[in-house]
Amino acid sequence: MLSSTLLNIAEKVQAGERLSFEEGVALFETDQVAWLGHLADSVRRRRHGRTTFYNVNRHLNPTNVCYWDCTFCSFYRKAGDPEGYTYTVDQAVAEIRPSYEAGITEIHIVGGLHPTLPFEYYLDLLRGLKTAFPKIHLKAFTMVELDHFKRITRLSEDEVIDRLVAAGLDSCPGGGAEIFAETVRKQICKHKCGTNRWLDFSKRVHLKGLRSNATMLYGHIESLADRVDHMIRLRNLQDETKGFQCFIPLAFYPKDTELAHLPGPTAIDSLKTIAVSRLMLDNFDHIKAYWVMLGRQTAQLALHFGANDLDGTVSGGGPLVATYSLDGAAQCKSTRDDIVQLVLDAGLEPVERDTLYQPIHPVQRETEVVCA
Ligand code: V47
Repeated sequence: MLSSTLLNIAEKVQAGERLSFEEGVALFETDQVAWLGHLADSVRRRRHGRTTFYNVNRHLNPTNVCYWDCTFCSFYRKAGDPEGYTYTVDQAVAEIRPSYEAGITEIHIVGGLHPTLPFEYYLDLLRGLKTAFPKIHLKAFTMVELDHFKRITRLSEDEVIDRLVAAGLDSCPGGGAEIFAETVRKQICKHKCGTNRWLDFSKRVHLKGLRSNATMLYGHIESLADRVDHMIRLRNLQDETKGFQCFIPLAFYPKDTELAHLPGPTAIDSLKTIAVSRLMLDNFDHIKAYWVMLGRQTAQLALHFGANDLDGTVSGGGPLVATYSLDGAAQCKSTRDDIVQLVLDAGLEPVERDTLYQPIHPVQRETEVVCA
């Protein structure tokens, strides 16, 4: 039996009305999971029908050396650690080449905040990749990295963005948002760029005409109210700029982190989070079920809980992808056929997209993609 609050929410959703903070929390608190999924699915189908996007992409993590110490992160290494690495531009190009030849359309680039690499390194990296692979979309650097570039160069935000664009930047990924609630941020990433800086940099990126994504790291020490608060802060900025392409809830993966004592989110929690985000983020076109962190099976179910995008093949993995792969490092890449089959088996229609969500038609492809 649904409460009057939930019945009222369903009516608002069907009428296309915006949900409040309290309503978002009520959605998280309900145990009517099938009802919640159905409601989110109705919004997903109204917007996208059976269309389910994926792309053929590759992650590149130019360095794992980082001077901060986020408690949820097992990827970073301190400078001098024997497991630390930093690619030269030539190494990065060589690393990408096989995926390029296999037909990727996007390189997703994020890395640690290296204590000594100059801004010029990152510009050279973009230039080197753009020269070697001119048609590939470079989705590079989170708002945390842009903030780092601003601090090491003392340039303005706009100058940082302009120089990156001149070197080949096409759009930005959504990482580093974690959880916006300041009390939680203080505990899990106290040194990292703050909430307002993250949001402000996103705004400036959007005002420059670039698109970016937004993530939320959930399933650690945050409350359900913190998750709804996070979504509403993004929704407010999206009202202003319309620059976010998609929202990606990232399921916390505790292994080898300082928070390894935590269990991480359950599948039900992940499905509810996808559904609530679809319902709260009425001005976001796309909700992404990032299969690497959710695991393939939960990601597939998420397509019936409001998600309409699976991210990409992430071919060749990359160390960060391997670190957080729920299905195990060996399973952190999929062929195009794997993803297509996952969507078909969910009774939905797979559509390959480019980074900006334009469908890629098979005739546009010069080669068949085999990305394993
Ligand atoms: O910024 C760090 C998160 C992010 C853990 O924009 C963790 O299309 C889970 O941002 N467990 C990187 N998550 C990944 C990311 C992303 C992924 C896919 C698509 C897009 C996009 C962006 O991963 C980091 C951080 O927020 N993260 N540690 C962890 N233990």
